[in-house]
Amino acid sequence: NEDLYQLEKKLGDLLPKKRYFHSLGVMSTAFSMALVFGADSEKATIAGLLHDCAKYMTGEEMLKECIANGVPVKQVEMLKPDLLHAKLGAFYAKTVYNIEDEEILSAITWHTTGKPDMTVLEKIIFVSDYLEPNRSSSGIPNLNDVRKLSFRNLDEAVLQILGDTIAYLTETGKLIDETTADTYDFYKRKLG
Ligand code: DGI
Ligand code: FE
Ligand code: FE
Ligand code: FE
Repeated sequence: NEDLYQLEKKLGDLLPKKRYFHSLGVMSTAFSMALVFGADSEKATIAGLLHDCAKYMTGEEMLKECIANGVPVKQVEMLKPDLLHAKLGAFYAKTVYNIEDEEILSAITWHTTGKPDMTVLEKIIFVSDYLEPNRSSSGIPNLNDVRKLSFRNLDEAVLQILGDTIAYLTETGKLIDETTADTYDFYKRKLG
């Protein structure tokens, strides 16, 4: 796939090496999950590859980039500007990598916090980001359980990831984006 190769080359020139390998891991995990769950595997591939395409600058720089380009910034994102790499990534996917597809751009936008009632593609990127093979199971509690669960029940995997992420943010005293909390509540209610 020649187009994909061009995207990979461009991304590899911009991202730090580790972040680039992570992106390749998310790409192939998302591709496989799309085959399992009946999503568009080409869209999953591109969204997985590009989901962190803004993650090569500091939070301060992301904040400046968002303001300079009219990307709206919420209060929690002023305080935790690293969160901005998701929506700034969608902006770059469109403007730097010429991705027009709204489903791909939305999956990139929501890959960090999730959002209530996600599309299958959005859930696939959210989950693949968390469990791709370069993530180390020593640093992330329940990672092996989530990995086993993910290809059997996507919603359950989303809920488990959100629960573990919120527990981690709470333990470390970090601010929780209301979208992360709303997403958890949505899937908690949905799965009863
Ligand atoms: O960019 P990645 O590291 O591949 O993964 P990501 O975009 O899912 O970001 C993961 C980090 O984001 C992780 O340290 C937890 C953090 N995060 C997720 N939801 C929230 C959050 N951080 C804050 N402050 N608030 C949130 O709601
Ligand atoms: Fe990310
Ligand atoms: Fe994530
Ligand atoms: Fe990521």
